[in-house]
Amino acid sequence: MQANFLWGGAVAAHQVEGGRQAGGKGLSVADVMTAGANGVPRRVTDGVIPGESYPNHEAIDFYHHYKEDIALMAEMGFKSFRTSIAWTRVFPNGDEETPNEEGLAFYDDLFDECRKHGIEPVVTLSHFEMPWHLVKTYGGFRNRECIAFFERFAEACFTRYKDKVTYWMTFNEINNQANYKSAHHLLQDSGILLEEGDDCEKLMYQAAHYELVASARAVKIGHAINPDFQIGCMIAMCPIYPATCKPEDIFFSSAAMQKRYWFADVHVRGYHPAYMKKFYARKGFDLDITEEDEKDLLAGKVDYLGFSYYMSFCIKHNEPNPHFDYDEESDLVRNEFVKASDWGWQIDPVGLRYALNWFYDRYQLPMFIVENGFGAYDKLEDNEIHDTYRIDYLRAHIAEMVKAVDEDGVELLGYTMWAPIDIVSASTGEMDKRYGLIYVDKNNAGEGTLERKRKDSFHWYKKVIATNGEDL
Ligand code: P53
Repeated sequence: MQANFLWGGAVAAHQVEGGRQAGGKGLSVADVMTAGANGVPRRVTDGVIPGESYPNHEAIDFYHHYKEDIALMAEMGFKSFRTSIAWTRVFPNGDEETPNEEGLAFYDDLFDECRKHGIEPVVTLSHFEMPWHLVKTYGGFRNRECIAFFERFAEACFTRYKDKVTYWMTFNEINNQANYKSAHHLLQDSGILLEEGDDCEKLMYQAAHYELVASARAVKIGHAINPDFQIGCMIAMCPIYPATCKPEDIFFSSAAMQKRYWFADVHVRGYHPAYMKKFYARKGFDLDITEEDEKDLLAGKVDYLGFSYYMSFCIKHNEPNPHFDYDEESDLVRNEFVKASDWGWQIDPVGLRYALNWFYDRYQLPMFIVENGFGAYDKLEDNEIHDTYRIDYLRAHIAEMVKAVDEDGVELLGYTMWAPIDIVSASTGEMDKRYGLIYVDKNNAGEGTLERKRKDSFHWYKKVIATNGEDL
């Protein structure tokens, strides 16, 4: 690996910070999601309802513990730390004219703290944290007006942190909503609450287009503020393998990859690919895509491709499906060659090498693995956590990443594992789906002292960074 490789870890504001109302923060979509459980989805309430349990309101109270937490990351030798800026700290409702100074000041302190330890902040603007007010009043990204609100937010952040942050990303995992039947993903990605009579598929394509335009405009604004900015996109990469070598399965896997990754085509190339234009026409989706939008997309291509990698998928062609349309809810099958986590996420280290090669073949753009990690139940034994399963997962994935760089020649800026510290799960709201190298004393019921504790994986990752990935 190159000497300046950005080893580190990643979190998102809503999953760590807490401080729900601190410094004038407004309500975000994450603040109205209740605690789910393994296999039990989170519910969305209409505002904050007394008596309900909202794990993100306190999270791990990073808002008050960040100095201690950054110091622990520095102890592991982190070169980079990825987090997001909670949109609602800066614009509590989302449609204000001017940003909230207290919110901006918090991130000044956080980024200064990183820099003090020689840690490069890597910052996502929108990570499942849309202001709830924009959802309720404007319909989220079903409404074109949200483009301008996002631009204002991006501009405020770029201006304020222009000398503190170089690496940015616009929308986290913008393509989770490729699973357009999932109300959870539509809300997290687009701030959309489904209503009676909605065509969720068409709605998703329209919202995604608006977000892609918002992202492109932000890229242009950012480059004008500081030409040295590196502004990337962020894609959830789960390669979709064919279940067999039956030609229909092979083609279906390729068509499914198009439907999950066309978002990256637009971010990187600056236009909707031909296969998507044909698809919109066939479906009769008369999308609101203006000439101005097309110009904006071309003018705001990303500098690098950030992506998360946790698992791979597998697909089988079901008759009748003459157009090979992809439905993530029904078309995926289990892959008998890989094991899965306790949450059913299929563990596939080679898939990471495959993903790096697939993206690089397609775009020849520098990449950044901005999430990769293992959610698992941890056990305290004599006050220690021997998380060999997490070390095994990370070791196997890092080994494949190193091969992709050293043997295959892909360009990779860095690797921020998910997550350096235990946090609230995005999909289930659990604390006990733990990713951390640092344990946090807090359980699903919200009980615990919030004390931080180094796990075995902490010492292991420290060694990996110190040897630049040589000693796994
Ligand atoms: P949790 C689905 C598939 C891959 C990654 O997820 C995903 C999701 C949606 O949950 O999300 C990302 O916490 C996301 C993070 C999230 C992390 O993966 O559900 O960017 O916010 O915490 C892990 O186990």
